Amino acid sequence: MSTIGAEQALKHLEGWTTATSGKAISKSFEFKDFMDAWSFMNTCAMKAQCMDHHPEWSNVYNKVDVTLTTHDAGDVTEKDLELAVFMDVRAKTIHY
Ligand code: H2B
Repeated sequence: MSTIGAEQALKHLEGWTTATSGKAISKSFEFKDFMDAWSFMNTCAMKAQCMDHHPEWSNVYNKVDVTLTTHDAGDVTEKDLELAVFMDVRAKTIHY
């Protein structure tokens, strides 16, 4: 997998920031309620499993905090960018 780094990934994304000293990217998603947040997590979990690439995330009611990095590479790779884009598209279809 090719490492692209956080700065390069952020050029293609909106609302994401660097995390973990530039070795990861993060975003906080906010939804109408818990069911919308859970629906988002469900869809993203399926995508993550298909990709064999898993997010670090936490949920409190209507919020989902996500951090993406590639553990095997110790940096941000194209897989993180692909998952981030997927999450953004999915969140847009749910956002109120
Ligand atoms: N997810 C993430 N985010 N980074 C990885 O390096 C990673 C993963 N590696 N999911 C995968 C699983 C690896 O451990 C398995 C064995 O393919």
